[in-house]
Amino acid sequence: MKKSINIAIALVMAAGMVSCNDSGKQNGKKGSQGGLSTNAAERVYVAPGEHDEYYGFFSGGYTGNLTVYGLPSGRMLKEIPVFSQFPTNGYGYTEETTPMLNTSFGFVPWDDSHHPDISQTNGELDGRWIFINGNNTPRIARIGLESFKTEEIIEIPNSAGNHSSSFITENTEYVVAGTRFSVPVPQRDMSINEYKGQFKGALTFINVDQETGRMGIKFQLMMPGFNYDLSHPGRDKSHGWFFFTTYNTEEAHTLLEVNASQNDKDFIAAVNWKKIEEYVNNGGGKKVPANYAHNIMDENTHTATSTMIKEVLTVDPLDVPGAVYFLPTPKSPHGCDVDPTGEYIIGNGKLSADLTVHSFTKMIDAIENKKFDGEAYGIPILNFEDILAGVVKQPGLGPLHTEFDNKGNAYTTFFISSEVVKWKVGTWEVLDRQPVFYSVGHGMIPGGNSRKPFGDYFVAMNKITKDRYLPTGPEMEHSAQLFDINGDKMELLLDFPTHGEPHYAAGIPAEIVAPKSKKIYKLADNKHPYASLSNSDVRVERNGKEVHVYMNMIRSHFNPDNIEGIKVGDKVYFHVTNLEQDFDVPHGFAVIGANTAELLVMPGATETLTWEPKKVGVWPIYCTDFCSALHQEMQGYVRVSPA
Ligand code: CUK
Ligand code: CUA
Repeated sequence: MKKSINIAIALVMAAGMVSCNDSGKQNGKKGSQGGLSTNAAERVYVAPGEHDEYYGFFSGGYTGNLTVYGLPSGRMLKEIPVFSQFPTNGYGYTEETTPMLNTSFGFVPWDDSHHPDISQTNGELDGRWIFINGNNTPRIARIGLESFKTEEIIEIPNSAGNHSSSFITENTEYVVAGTRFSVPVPQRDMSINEYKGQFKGALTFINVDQETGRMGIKFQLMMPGFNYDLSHPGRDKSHGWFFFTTYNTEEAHTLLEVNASQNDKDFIAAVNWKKIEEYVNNGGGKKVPANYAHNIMDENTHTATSTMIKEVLTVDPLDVPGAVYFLPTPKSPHGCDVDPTGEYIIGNGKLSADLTVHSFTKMIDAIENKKFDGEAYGIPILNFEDILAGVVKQPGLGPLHTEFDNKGNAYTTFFISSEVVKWKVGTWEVLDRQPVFYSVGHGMIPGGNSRKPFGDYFVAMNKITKDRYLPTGPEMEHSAQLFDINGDKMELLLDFPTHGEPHYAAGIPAEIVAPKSKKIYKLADNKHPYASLSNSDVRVERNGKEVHVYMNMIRSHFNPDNIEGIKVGDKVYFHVTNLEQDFDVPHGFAVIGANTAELLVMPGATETLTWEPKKVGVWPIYCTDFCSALHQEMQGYVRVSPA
């Protein structure tokens, strides 16, 4: 059977066909806004001094970062640097943070981040950590929700295009990272033509220490050489399973837009990770050589260390009978979403007009009664009709992702027809649809991929912005749209621009996170080896061509503020400690001609900037953050003498 490629073409063309209103009437006054609420302004307005109800953590896509917005206001609260250098606070430039971006490829100061997911306990958001994937150089990061800082990054070996990541199990036992591309494992020089049957797709299960959050790869399941797109954990009754969409089960290696759209159905891979965990705990699996970075930010010194790990445990699915099955799913499923009860597994076939919903109960029954429809590479394929729970008939074109509310409804995004469709879980009946502007990717409901969604809002993350905001040249920021979903119909409340390409977001009530947010690093806890906690610690130390300047700062001076004894050709380390102990009084530090960045030093912390002076002279240093009425006085000089 052949897929109709008309839809494939429509998908490709969608960017040019969205119903952009060139007449400029999309200003909310002409009734052309779908379900725009009449009192939308009131409902998103957060008065000065008031706080939002929810935090929204939006992936930054090709910024490599994570951006925090308040909801419903859409106000941007913070950008958290994760996989990319960030001059704003020196992340990825300072001696303390550069090890965070170390990989087996060396220092990689950029990535493409797609899917944030908040840690859970019993399937409910607990607000301890948020995890996010780096697609390009496969990595998973953990961000602490007390510090709002990246605390750990682990590289994923044998993976390429770390896309079906980072989704977590009900008690944060595992963060799961699935490869998008299959590749030779181990990597080697071979003909690309020999892809079929030779390449492997690694699905990686990373365990998480419940006290510290520390990650470690438990095992990698080495799957057939398909593409693995997205994944979601089972929950409640299906806890213990993980579901991954696949595409390109044709195993094409060129012109995928045609060659990977031949099979009428691809698969959702159902993985019984509990079974594999037991197998591994009993000594199963094979240790193979690997080389990947594990980077940890020490909470006492605020200094990262990077360790290279030399092997990884791999598991062949055929060695664990009953651990992996394929659920046939029409037309290149993209998103793979499990409803809050854990019963329904939704495959969003992006070239399909229908939504296919599988039943977990039927899946178990089909497994027990061996209702198979062949196999692929020795992995049983379950019979489609035997596991089907229902079909949402023709809700729209190009379904991508589904989220859930707290009333038994699902919300699916449709990229091609640019809309969000609300439907009833169990009856598959379409209840409402609203246009979005334009071409939506993921949607997000706070808690919408957990056992307990909070509901209230749905945020559409749109790929194309066009006429929504004032033009800013050819390049526009992406657009998010906020809907109130408390009533029968979704009501549009707000458009707001988002930074980078927010693929996915995670929302959590502010009351869970805000009370834990750290306000100050205590000076007494500062164990940085180069800290100068008192004025008797400040000094300049030379060790060959390396010069260490121990400095501190407090409103409104540096100590020392006149530094001599530096020569052209030296490598100077400015170790700067902020002695303040007031919330939100950082000081900055910059020196002329540095090819790194500035420092932004939080009260109680120490950061290090390196400088290789090139020119003889007396050169200024200054504080970059306006910190008091005497901020402009917070300056000094460095004398650089000939080599
Ligand atoms: S993907 Cu971007 S719209 Cu990376 Cu979750 Cu579907
Ligand atoms: Cu310190 Cu400005």
